[in-house]
Amino acid sequence: MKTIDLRSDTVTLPSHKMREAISQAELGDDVFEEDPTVNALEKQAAERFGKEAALLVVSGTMGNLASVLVHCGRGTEVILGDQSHTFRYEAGGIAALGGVHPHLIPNAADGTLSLEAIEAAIRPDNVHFPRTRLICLENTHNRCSGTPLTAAYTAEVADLASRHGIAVHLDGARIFNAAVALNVDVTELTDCVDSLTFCLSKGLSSPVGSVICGSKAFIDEARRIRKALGGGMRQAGIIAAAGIVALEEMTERIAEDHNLAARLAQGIAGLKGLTIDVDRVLTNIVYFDVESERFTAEAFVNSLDAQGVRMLALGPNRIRAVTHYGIEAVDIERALVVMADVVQAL
Ligand code: TLP
Repeated sequence: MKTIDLRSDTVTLPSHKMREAISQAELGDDVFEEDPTVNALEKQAAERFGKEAALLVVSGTMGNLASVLVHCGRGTEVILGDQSHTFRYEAGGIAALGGVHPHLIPNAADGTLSLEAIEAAIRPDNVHFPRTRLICLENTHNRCSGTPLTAAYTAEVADLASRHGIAVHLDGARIFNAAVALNVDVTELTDCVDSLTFCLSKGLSSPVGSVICGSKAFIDEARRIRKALGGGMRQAGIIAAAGIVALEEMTERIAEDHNLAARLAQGIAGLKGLTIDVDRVLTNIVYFDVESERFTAEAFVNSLDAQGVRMLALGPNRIRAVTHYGIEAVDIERALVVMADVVQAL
């Protein structure tokens, strides 16, 4: 029986069309900037986001790291949400490899950072303080229920940043999920940021890769940093070929993932022993809690696993399920049946 893997949209496998494109890709040495397929993907990505240039990188982590390193020198500071992926899940790379000091402020439940808190975190010019160089936003916000940040909010942050001469980088790992959920063109969410990273390998189902977009000068610098990080990939057209299919064909179907996430959330709301705020489920990420007196999140996901349904336990009570390409309506119905079984048995 098919395993229903809802741990992450990173588990997506390439479509048939992607495999075909990979097998037929024209290749060259991308460190010499001679891989025609990489060049085509980068051109297409830059155009899609209305930026001057783009750069294919190995992962979202590398995209955020290279971007922060371009914006910030050693000993300077970046303002980050305390729930941000860059702070929580990127192995401390910005500090370890870049000497960049993270200044954390709390994320609200919807993934935003309050403008007052950002303003208060910006350092005055004083020999005691690091210089503030950058504000990072995340859209959709992974740990904040996958909530999309609106264009209006992003513009307010960018305005504030520009008044202080600070740049804005957007971790847009799931930016197409945000655009679909808000029913806007993706450029509305990214026009006012200086740089952004988006992932080919999550909701867009490519096997590998993320893309950084920004000004030509920014991308030239990011290319050097990518090389220093060991990310010069030679015949990377193998990866880029799938990325082109992802950009051309996989962005619109994301609405299906959102509908299935909403259905999953609605089903969970009807199960005893589990609690969920269905109104917070706006994209493809579903968080819910188990009642701790009866069973832990870990026990719950282990029991699901034994019946072929996989989710992630992200705390003593907290569980995350993510819908994605390859998950169909029947899978969500089966997952709900298995969950109902497990809550009764535990
Ligand atoms: N997120 C992964 C895990 O690392 C938690 C997931 O399963 O959600 N930004 C955001 C907002 C992300 O969610 C992720 C991956 C990344 C960056 C990093 O991307 P990769 O995994 O390509 O380095």
